[in-house]
Order: sequence, then structure tokens, then C-alpha cells
Amino acid sequence: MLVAGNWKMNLGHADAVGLAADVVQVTADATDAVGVAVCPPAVWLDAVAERLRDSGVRLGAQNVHPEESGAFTGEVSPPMLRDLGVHYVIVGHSERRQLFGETSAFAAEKVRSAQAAGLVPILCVGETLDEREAGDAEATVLDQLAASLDGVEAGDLVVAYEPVWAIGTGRTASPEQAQAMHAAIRGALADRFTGGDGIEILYGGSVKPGNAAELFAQPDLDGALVGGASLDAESFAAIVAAAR
Ligand code: G2H
Repeated sequence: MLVAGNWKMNLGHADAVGLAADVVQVTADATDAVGVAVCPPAVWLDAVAERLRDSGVRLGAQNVHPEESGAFTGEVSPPMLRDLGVHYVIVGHSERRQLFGETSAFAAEKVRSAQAAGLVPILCVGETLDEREAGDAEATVLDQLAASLDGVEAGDLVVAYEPVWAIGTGRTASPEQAQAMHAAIRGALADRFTGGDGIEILYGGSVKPGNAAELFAQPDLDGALVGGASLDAESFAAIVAAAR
């Protein structure tokens, strides 16, 4: 099981460092049994890395550019993240797709170059409410998954299923809805990669202490990508505890 906190574009320096220290403390008893990671804004990666040193909490980035270096103003490369001690990187989050026009083809480039640099991509896929109501949720998600893995060889990978309609809205997929999609994703990964059925599949979208346990009870849920609730150390710790 893996529980990763996506802090998104929140927290100043002092609050980010303070939250990292709190997360280390409140999850200390759990990190032998559950993978725990936090993904702060890029500008705080270095400071948070310092707070996570010698703890069981891993560092994640929220985004990456596929090129190693060059004229890409404002971007951060995979080797740069590695230099900072980053382990995971979120790729293809729906906010990147919807707000910044990122395509699945671009996500696939990021997955490939992140893996080549020794990072573990957390590849996000998910359908909109319109797609779900039209009965196209599974086809949409599996198409997105295939396109976002174009040219990707077997390698370290985590997939996060995040239905767009559940992100930051307080609406969560029911455990049954989540399980059905996770099972479909697991089947696609098993078809795509040797040993692909062992790839961790996280659920994301308004995960909270109150709904984590019933989600984690589903056989194909291997953890969570947590946004809002990861900004509070106690809430995050409760979600981590539910994953034990
Ligand atoms: C989905 C999730 C974290 P939240 O984006 O990636 O955020 O838990 O706030 O819905």
C-alpha cells in the first residue's frame, strides 16, 4: 500500500517544512508497513527533503518536464529532481491535463524520461462526469492509460485513478465504482507489461479519514493519492493508518 500526499500549489516555506516534520512524526509507526510520500510544490522540494532525511517518508514531485536540460523556461527536469532526492513524480494529473492542456502523449514522454532518470512516475488517469454519465468511463480511462504509456517499457510505475468529478469536490467514487475501474486498469496493465498485475494502483479524489478504510478494503485499491486531506498531518496520518 502507498499513501501519497499531493500538496498542490499550497503552503509557504515555513508551513511546508512544518507539515513535512509533522508527517514524519505522525506516520513514524506506520512507514514499515505502508509506503508514505509527500509531494510539495517544486520550490520546497529541497527544504522538505531535508526534513524527510532518515525518515520512512519519501519525497515526490508534482510535475516534471521530459527533457534533461535546455531552453524550457520555468521547467524542471528529471535529473534535477533526482539530485534533490525525489523518488516519485506525479505525471498527467487531471489539473495538468485540463488547466494546462497536457496530452496523454506528453504524459508518456514524461513517464519514459522520469523512469530513465530513476524516478517512479505516478501516472494519473480519470474520466470527467460527462464521460461517466455517457457510460464511457472505462473506455476513456483505458484509452488514456494506453496513450499515456505509449513507448513505455516495463519499469517502476504507479498508476492513480482519479475521477475528475471527485477531485477537490467532496464527492468520492463509491468503493464499488473505484474497485470496478481499478480492476479494469489492473487487467490492462497485466496485458501491457509482464508482471503488470503487480503495479500499484492508487485511488485519488476527495480521500478523507472517513472514507479511506472502505476504499482500501477493495481488493484492487493499493493506496491513495490524497490532495486536500494531506494538508493536515493528523488527517493524513489517519488515512495512512487506514492503509495498514
Ligand atoms: C485529486 C486529489 C489528489 P483531492 O487531485 O491528487 O485531490 O484529494 O483534494 O481531491
